[in-house]
Amino acid sequence: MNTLGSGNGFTTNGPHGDVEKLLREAVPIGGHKLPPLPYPYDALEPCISQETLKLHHDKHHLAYVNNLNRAERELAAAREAGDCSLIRFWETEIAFNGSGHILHSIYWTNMAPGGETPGPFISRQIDLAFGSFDAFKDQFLAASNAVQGSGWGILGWNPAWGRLEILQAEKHENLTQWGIIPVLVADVWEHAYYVDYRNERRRYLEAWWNLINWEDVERRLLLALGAQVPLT
Ligand code: MN3
Repeated sequence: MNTLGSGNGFTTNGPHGDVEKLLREAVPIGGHKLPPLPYPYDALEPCISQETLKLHHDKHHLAYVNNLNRAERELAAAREAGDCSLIRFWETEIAFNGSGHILHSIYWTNMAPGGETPGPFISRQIDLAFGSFDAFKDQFLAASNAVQGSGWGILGWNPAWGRLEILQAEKHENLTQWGIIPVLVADVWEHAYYVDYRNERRRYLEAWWNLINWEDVERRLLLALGAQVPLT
């Protein structure tokens, strides 16, 4: 059965892939789960302490997952009741907590004990977008360090431009370009570094740089290339 209907260009095994499989594999409403850390709590020491990593993953990230699930269930109840009186509150909640859940999930896999070296494809894309790897590093660290308040430094693939872009995120969801797919993210909320570095965000970022798992960044970039946001 083609549940998306006919005449819209979708077929169950057409150019968009197996639609039935996509429908089966979708995250259920209110069914998001905290992904496990891909390494032990002490694996990133001395750059990131066990205390910071445990609090960050088990408390902060879990709260985003729980609050996202709650917001999705509340929205489902609102649809059922035909009551949109709190719509602005719950839409704000799914934007904030959904973005927090996505960015933290990427952040964990973006790091590895001892780090990795950049692969050939990400290196060429970085040269194209920023001129050189050193220029990219300077811009990425400066952008991350200069986030106003709590937020993120983000390297993302922009399918509309067909190249990488560096963005800041305030909180988790402000200042994006629509369509951007994050491939490398630096958490600069104080909870990410305050236990280990106090107010020295730049010193945390310099240490964090040596943890970057470039194999994961390359993997994420290759996966992102299939996305399309046509402008015509
Ligand atoms: Mn965080």
